[in-house]
Amino acid sequence: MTKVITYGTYDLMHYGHVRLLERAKALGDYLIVGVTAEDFDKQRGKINVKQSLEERIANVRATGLADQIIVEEYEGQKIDDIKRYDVDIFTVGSDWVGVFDYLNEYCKVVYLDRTQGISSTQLRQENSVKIGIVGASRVVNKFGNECGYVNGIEVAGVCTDNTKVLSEELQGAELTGDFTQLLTKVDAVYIYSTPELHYDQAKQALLAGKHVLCESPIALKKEQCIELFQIAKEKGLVLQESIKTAYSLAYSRLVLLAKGGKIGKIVSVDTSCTSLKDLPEGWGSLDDWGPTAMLPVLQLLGTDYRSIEVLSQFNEETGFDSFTKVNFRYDHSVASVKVANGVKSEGELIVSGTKGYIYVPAPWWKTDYFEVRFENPDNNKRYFYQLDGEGIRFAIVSFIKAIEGIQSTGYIEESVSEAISGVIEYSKENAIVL
Ligand code: C2G
Repeated sequence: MTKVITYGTYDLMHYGHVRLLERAKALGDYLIVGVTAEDFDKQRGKINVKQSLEERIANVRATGLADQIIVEEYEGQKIDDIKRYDVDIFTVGSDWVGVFDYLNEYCKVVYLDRTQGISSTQLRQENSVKIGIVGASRVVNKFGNECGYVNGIEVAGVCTDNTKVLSEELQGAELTGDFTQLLTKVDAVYIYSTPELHYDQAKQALLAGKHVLCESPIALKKEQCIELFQIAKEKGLVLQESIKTAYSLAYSRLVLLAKGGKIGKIVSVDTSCTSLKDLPEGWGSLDDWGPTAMLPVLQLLGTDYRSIEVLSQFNEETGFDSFTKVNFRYDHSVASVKVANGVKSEGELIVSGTKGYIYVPAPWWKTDYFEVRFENPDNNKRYFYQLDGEGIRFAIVSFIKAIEGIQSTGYIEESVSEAISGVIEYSKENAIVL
C-alpha cells in the first residue's frame, strides 16, 4: 500500500485545495492530511486565519478524500509523521517548490502544480476592513507596517499634519489633514493622536458608525471612557484599546497562570516602565507608559482598589510629568507602578504571591519569556513564547475578529480601560509633586 501525506491550513476551503487533495490521493492508496494548528501558523507569520482548527478539519473531512486527518503542531513534525505513519510520498503545492526537499531523505517528495487564480489570502482580503490612521508620531508607521502581516485589513487613508514622519508605504495611502474627511473613506480608525484628542476623535468616529482601535488612554477622564463604550455598544461597533502588551502571548499566559493560583494568593504587583526619550508633544510619562504599566495591576488585582497615591516629577519646559509613581492600595494587596521618560530604572514586572512569584525581566512589556519562582528553586519554571511585531499585529487581528463577530475584544476588559482613564484623570488633579 502506498501512503501519501500532505499538509495545509485549509482556511476557507476552495477548489484549489480540493484539486490538490484529489491529485495527492491519486498518487497512492491511502491519504493522510495534516491540518496546521493556528498557533503553529502564527509562528510562520500567517495570521488571521478565519476558521478555527475544528472548522478547517471539517473542511478537509467534507471532501471525503482523506483517509486520516492529523494536526500539525510543531516545527519538524513532518519528519516525525513520515516515520511514524510509514509514509511513502510527501506532497504539497508548487508554491513550496524546494522548501521540502530535505524530506527526500525519508520518503519521495512530489510538488503538484498549484491551481491558478484562487487562494485563501485572496478570499480573506475580499471583505477586508478599510482602516484610517490618525496621528503624527512614527508609531503610525509601525502600525501601517504591521497591517501588512495581517490578512483582511487595508490602510485606506492617513490623517496627519506631519507628513514628514510617514514611511514610504504610508505615503502611498491617501493623505488628508482632515479627520472628518478620513472618516468618509473608512470602516474603522486607528487613533494615535495626542491623548487630549482621543476622546473627541473616538466619539466622532463612533457616531459616524466607524469601529475604533484607540491607542491608550482612550480618554483622559473615566466618564468619557464609559460614554465611549456606551456609544459603541448602542451602535454595535467595536471600541478596542490598543495596549500592545495585552496581546502578547507570554503576557496573556502569565495572567492566566497567576489567576489560576500558580503562585498562591497575589499580594503585590510591581511594574516599572521607563525610557529616556523625548515624548511626542502632548504626552506625559503617565499618558505614554501608564496604561501598559497599570495593565497587570488592574488585570490581576482588579479595578476596585481602595485608594491610590500619585507622586510625580514634572518637566519644567513641557509641563508634563517626566517621572510618576502610582501606589495602589487594595483590601488585601498592594501594587506599585513606576513610569518615566526622564528617569531610568529596571523595566521588570514582579507578581508576588503566597506560594511563589512571577518574574519578568526587562523589558517586560515586550517579553517572550518569564519565570515562576518558588522558595525551592528546583520547582522554578521558565516559560517562552515567541512574540512577533511587539503584539501590534495580534491587536490588529483581535480587532478584525471582533468586527467580524468571530471573537470578543476580551484582551482588555472595559473596566480596565475605564480604570486606566480614571487613574490618569486623578493624576492630573492630585499628583503630589516631588
Ligand atoms: N493549493 C493549491 N492551489 C491553490 C491554493 C492552495 O494547490 N490555489 C495547495 C497548497 O499548495 C497546499 C494546499 O493546497 O499544498 C493547502 O493550502 P493552504 O491551506 O494554503 O496551506 P499552506 O499554507 O500552503 O500549507 O508546511 C506546508 C504547509 O502546511 C502547506
